[in-house]
Amino acid sequence: DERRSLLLKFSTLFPPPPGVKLSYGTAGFRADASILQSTVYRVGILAALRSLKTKSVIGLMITASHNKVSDNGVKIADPSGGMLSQDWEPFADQLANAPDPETLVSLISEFVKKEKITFDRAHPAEILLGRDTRPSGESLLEAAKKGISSIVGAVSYDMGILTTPQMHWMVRARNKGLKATESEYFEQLLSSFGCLMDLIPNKSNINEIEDRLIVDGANGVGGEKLEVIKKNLNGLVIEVLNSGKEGGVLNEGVGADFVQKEKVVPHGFGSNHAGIRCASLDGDADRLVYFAVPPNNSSKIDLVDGDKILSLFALFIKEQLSILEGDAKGKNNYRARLGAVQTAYANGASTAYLRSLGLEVVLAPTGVKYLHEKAAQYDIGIYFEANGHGTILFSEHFLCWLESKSQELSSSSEGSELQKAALRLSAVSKLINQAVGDALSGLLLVEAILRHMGWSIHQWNALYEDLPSRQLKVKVVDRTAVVTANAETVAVKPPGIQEAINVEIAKYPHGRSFIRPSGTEDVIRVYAEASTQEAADSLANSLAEIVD
Ligand code: NG1
Ligand code: ZN
Repeated sequence: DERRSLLLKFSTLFPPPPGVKLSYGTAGFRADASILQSTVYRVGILAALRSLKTKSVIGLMITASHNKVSDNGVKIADPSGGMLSQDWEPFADQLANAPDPETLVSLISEFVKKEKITFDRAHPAEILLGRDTRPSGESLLEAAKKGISSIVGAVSYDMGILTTPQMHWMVRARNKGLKATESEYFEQLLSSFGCLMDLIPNKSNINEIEDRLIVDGANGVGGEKLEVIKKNLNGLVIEVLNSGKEGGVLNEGVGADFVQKEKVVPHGFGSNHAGIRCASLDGDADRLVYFAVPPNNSSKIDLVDGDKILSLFALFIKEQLSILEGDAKGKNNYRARLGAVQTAYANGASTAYLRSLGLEVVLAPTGVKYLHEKAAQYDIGIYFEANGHGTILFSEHFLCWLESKSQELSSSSEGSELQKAALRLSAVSKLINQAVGDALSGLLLVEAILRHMGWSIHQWNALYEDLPSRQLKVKVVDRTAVVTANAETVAVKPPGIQEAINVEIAKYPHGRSFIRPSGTEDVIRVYAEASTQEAADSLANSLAEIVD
């Protein structure tokens, strides 16, 4: 019929590269951009089917985040703005790896039957398209459009060059029936940031702290977006380096991934930045880390990673919740459940710090979708990977309560500390991206909280001291030989390996170490923590030898 012949016709234009097998991992499909045409075409089809199935707007984002500029990738944003539902991942793999158009078309028709997907001309598939600044993005976007038009009636809207979190935000907003253009996104960030700044308790604190922030844009999309909003940020002066306009290469010696892993200054930064607060975004601006350049001309930095951002957020939110819980005369009081979600990569000192604040802390496997899922179980759930990807989720139930509490307070205690605490929490829920980790909104929240506390980056960094740690990767033939359990903290396969690891860990005071297969590279990652850097290095090396 019409649908089948359209699919066949377009599919023949996108033959898959022979011998390549891709898998829809924690970050969608990622590979060298030169082999991705057929994959992106097929993800276009997938997005259209997903839209029909969910009767909602779906997002398709072309990015390879912090990876090198010659790589690219593609992933789907589900109706909630989150990652593609995990039960569709096997179908994504089958589509991507179908050897020829006939196989592809029969896979699709089987799947359409199994999922009971219906084609209704009144409700066509709708897909928002976005891409990062990679040069390969333009032609891959065309492939995605072709994939979408292979499904009869499906429509796509090209939203242009976006950060990954902007795409997720837009999909979420569209499905809530809200306007979802970039200017609405910026408007929401600016107004909630302004609101937090207006609520700063002791304005004289602000003068004590440096109002300048130097941002390393990784030569990607984030710097460009910051340039657009920075003139509207009262009380914060942003200077963007590595904006991509000075000729630097995306993610090369720059960006959050580089800064967090290497712990050295990114390109363009030096001793002239000593004493100034600095931040680093990754290539698609969903990761954020802060750092300070020491005054001694060394290239080493003081890193303030995702764990410390989580700790700062937790401290601030806890403070506001405690104010509200202290409402002795309140009619409508509620004890909110505040939780933190980390991965095994979280520095042990951060976990101990969070627990000392009285927070529930749980571990999830690496990959934002796992953290997000766990954080969504709290009234307020904060999740961060050490690498700087994370956000704060507010439950609908909590937001409803907050709304009614705010109304109660606006009649009974206008201008009180109680009312301010409620307004701050509400502003945070609007500033911080509810769909996915977002470096731009995270950065604005960090800046507002530092001013609230009257803290320099050094005071923030002194919340706790990181245990020395080391990350290594070992190239292996088959990374699936390692299977882990308990949020990746123990290796259950190959047999005996965990016992060998335990013997090594026992040799080091405060030793903690684990191995896991990467979801994005053909490597086994090794992480080790111990009381000294030498010990952490040596523990990591001995695990690497066990793996090899
Ligand atoms: P893998 O390759 O599975 O370790 C890396 C990061 C993840 C996440 C994904 C997706 C580390 C140790 N791992 O995953 O946190 O960001 O890439 O981009 O940083
Ligand atoms: Zn990223």
